[in-house]
Parts: sequence; structure tokens; C-alpha cells
Amino acid sequence: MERDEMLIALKKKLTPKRYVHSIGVEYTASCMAFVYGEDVQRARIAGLLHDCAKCIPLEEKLKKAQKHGIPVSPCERENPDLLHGKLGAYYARKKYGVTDEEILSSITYHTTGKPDMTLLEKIIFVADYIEPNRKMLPELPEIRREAFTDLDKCICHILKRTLTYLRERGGAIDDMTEKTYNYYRKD
Ligand code: DGI
Ligand code: FE
Ligand code: FE
Repeated sequence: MERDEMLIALKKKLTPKRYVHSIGVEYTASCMAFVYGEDVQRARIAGLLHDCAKCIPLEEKLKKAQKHGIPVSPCERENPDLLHGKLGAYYARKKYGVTDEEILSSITYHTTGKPDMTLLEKIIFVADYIEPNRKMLPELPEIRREAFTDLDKCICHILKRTLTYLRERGGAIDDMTEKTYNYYRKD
């Protein structure tokens, strides 16, 4: 599918805010691809589509995951929003015609990250957090700088913030988020 077609489809599936965020991730992922030598077109597609399943209602997310044979962990059952990565990869393949496995896995893991990410997976994980339309979060200016100067440090910093946020909010922490943090932490 061409980018114009993707935009038309995404506009139907996403809220206006989420649509603007997706374009922000596309642009931020492109800039990071310039810096780190990733293929710019792959970064753009992954960025544009990463949240394509985000705006499906919670109950529907669970139902659709089951229907499409996507395994649902107990944490995902409690927090079905966590499924939007896996479901997003499913739709990217089936509806948007993406066949590049690395783009698909970047979409799958964009929320939790995963240990030993590929360059594209790292770029999408980070671009999602730092894109310019995101509301200001603690330490975001520093995290944005690190995105272009020290990618692994940036990933660790994002996970640290996310884990702090989830602990304060009392949200269940997905095993994969924890594993990713332990992989990328230096101390
Ligand atoms: O979809 P976005 O909002 O653009 O960003 P995202 O896919 O990174 O999702 C962010 C949300 O996911 C944020 O509210 C924190 C939450 N999250 C990240 N890791 C975990 C998590 N929620 C739970 N319950 N457990 C996690 O491990
Ligand atoms: Fe997301
Ligand atoms: Fe996002």
C-alpha cells in the first residue's frame, strides 16, 4: 500500500490526536534513521502504522486478539491496551500489506520494547516516546537529546520513566517491559 492510501485508512481508524501522533512518529523515526543509518522508508512505514490498532475499544482488542490467534498473557488480559502492538502488526500485514518482518516486529514491540532490539525496533520504541506532539513528560528534553546521541542510554531512560510511572499509578508491569529494562540497564 502507498503512503497516501495508508493515511486514508489510518484516518478512519484513529482519533484525530492519534493520527497526528502517528505522523509525528513517522517524522521522528525518519530523523533517527538519518542519524543511525536505518532505511528511511522502513522507518516511515513502521512509524506511521505503529498505533494502527490503538483506537479499537478495549473489549474488542481482546476479542480480536483471540479471533486472530494472538496469544494473550494474564497481564494483557488485565490491560488489553497492551495488545495494540501485536494487533497492530497483524493489521499492518493483513490490511496494509506490510511483509517486512522487521517492520512488523517493530510494531509488535513498540510499547514494551524487547531485549536485544534491532536498530529499527529501537528507533520506533524511542520515536513513539519523543515525537513532538507528545505532551511534556518528566525528563523528556533530556530523553530527546539522548535519542540522537546515545540510543541505548535513551531506551534505558524511557523504560525507567515508564516503570516509575506504572509503579506510581499502580499498573501491572508486563514481563517484557521488565525484561527489556533489565537488558538495557547498565548498573
Ligand atoms: O500507544 P502510545 O500511547 O503512543 O504509546 P505506547 O504504545 O508506548 O503505550 C504507552 C502506554 O503503555 C503508557 O500508558 C504506559 C503503558 N505501558 C508501557 N509498558 C507497560 C504499560 N502498561 C502496563 N500495564 N504494563 C507495562 O509493562
Ligand atoms: Fe502505542
Ligand atoms: Fe504511539
